[in-house]
Amino acid sequence: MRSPLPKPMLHCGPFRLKLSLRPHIMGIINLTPDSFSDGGLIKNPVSAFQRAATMLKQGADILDVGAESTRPGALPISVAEEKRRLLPALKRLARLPIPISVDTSKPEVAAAALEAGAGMINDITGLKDPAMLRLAARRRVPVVIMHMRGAPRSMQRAPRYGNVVSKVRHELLAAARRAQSAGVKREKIILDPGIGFGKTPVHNFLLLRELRQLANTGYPILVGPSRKSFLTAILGPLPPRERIWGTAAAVTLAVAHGARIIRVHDVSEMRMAAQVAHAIQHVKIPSRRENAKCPRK
Ligand code: HH2
Repeated sequence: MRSPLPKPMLHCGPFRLKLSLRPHIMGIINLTPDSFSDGGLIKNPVSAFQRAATMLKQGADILDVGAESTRPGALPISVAEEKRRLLPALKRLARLPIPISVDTSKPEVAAAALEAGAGMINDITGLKDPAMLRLAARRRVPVVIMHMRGAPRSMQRAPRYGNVVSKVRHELLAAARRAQSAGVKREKIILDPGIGFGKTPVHNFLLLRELRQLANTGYPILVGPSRKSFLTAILGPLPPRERIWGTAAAVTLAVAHGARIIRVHDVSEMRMAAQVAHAIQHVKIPSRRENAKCPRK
């Protein structure tokens, strides 16, 4: 008989994150010149540190640091270039009292980032590279297995699924099983439906609406809807930085449907949205006496 999944508690280096208590906010630090919403904003390790310190103050629980854009159509960069962009900043960020996740699909980059102080791997290719699997197993760090169809360069060319929710669920579970067979512990695995990665707006809406079907796998679920272009299918052609309210709606729904980690650019705003969604969902029915003490509107 399979053992029940443990209560989600993430061990990231010296940090412990109790994912079952409340939704956790992962702040995005892009060290890229070409990210879709904030490329070129962080120019050096000092400004990366300032951005990270601000996010920490705003209530981030994890920082996700990436040096290669994965926006639709993005071209891959070399290992050397990714390390050059990433490591000086990451070494500084590792001084902050917050777990650092490295957003990469290259095992050489992930290994160097773990040496420099990262405590978690976020791999948009879902640990496809066997060397990444071996690294994750050996270093015993939490890993985000994200769902993607194809590669960033081509993923938005007419993506097709039968039933997108059951397909993504099935493929994520297969990736989780592969990781466990390679020695990654079950309690280290986080699953992510990969909003915007080889999906039409309708696919993304369905995945958010039916997120419970992923949450009921027992693995903690991470969702990254932040400022993404699927929101413009409803809101019209807004630039990414004006998609904050749309993002808040997606975050609220994701939390209500069981997401444990929310990956966002706007930490302060999304922490509030996530907190309120979580509080409403877990409200305790007050006793009569407590009711009498209730403040009026
Ligand atoms: N989205 C992006 C990058 N990494 N990782 C996970 N696990 N889930 C996501 O949804 C996800 C991700 C894309 O967002 P961003 O980093 O802001 O853009 P870019 O890839 O252009 O740097």
